Amino acid sequence: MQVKSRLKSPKLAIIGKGAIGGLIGFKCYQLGYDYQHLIKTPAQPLFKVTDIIGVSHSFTPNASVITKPNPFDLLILPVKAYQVLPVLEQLRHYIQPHHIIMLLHNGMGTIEQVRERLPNNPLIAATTSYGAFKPDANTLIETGLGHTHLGWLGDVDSALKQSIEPILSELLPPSHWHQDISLALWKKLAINGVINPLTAIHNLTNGELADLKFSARVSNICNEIAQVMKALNYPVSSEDLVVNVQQVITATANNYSSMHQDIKFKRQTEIDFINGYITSKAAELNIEVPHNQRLLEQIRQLE
Ligand code: KPL
Repeated sequence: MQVKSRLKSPKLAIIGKGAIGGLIGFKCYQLGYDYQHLIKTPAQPLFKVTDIIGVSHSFTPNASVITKPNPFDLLILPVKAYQVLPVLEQLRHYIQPHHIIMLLHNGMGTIEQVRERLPNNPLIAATTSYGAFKPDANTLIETGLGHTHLGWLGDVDSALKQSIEPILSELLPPSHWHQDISLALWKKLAINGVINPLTAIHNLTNGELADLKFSARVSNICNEIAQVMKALNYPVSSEDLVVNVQQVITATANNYSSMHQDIKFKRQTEIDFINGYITSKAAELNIEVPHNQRLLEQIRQLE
């Protein structure tokens, strides 16, 4: 009874108020969902969001301090891959086995980590191509509409799915639910595995990678990733991955990738979860991936 009524209007908790987290909070506010941002400091000034058609909205987002969250049913983690475990650790006294955990970040490798720590929680992995930019802490600009791919990991009660999926589908639409999300995560990994390190190493916008001088490198990196994916039985070709990368290069031509920004502002990058993940899977499968290995080393040197 208690579970049923809770599922009717699930309470969402969003970690932080980064670009994608801020955008999700804004959508929750617009759609009237019960949500809170879990943030480090209690101060909550007015948040100004400029949506994709250029309309400005000002509101004060619901927020709680992460060390004292209000009750929640679904915890969304739009954070860097390396922040996932520390955040879960910080919330360990509040996370119960029925809480749904949703991962939403670049790179792969955290699902295994979360499963080890929280073996029984319903878990969702998602990836989105929405674009948002925060020129300062309290301003958010929606820079691109995208697609969102989501999938449950493991068996989940159908009542739970029915209550959660419509809500998440509305946040960053169009949303595509997958029986097996891993192919979508690998395809996104391939995009990040090319664009992120190359833009960071050469100090370029995403669009500058369209220059012909990068085409051989893009192909070589994709070719290695496709070999690993094929060995894992994913139906993919190197050409498919190159086409996907080129589409993102064109669609986000004026953007700087997240890794470019991390290197520029001397922050930790997600390289271990991107090319690091690719090289470690390749090693398990005895596949040589020298181009990915080199990107990994170059970014580690820059960090
Ligand atoms: O996800 C991205 C990132 O910057 O991390 C891409 C797709 C490369 C867009 O910039």
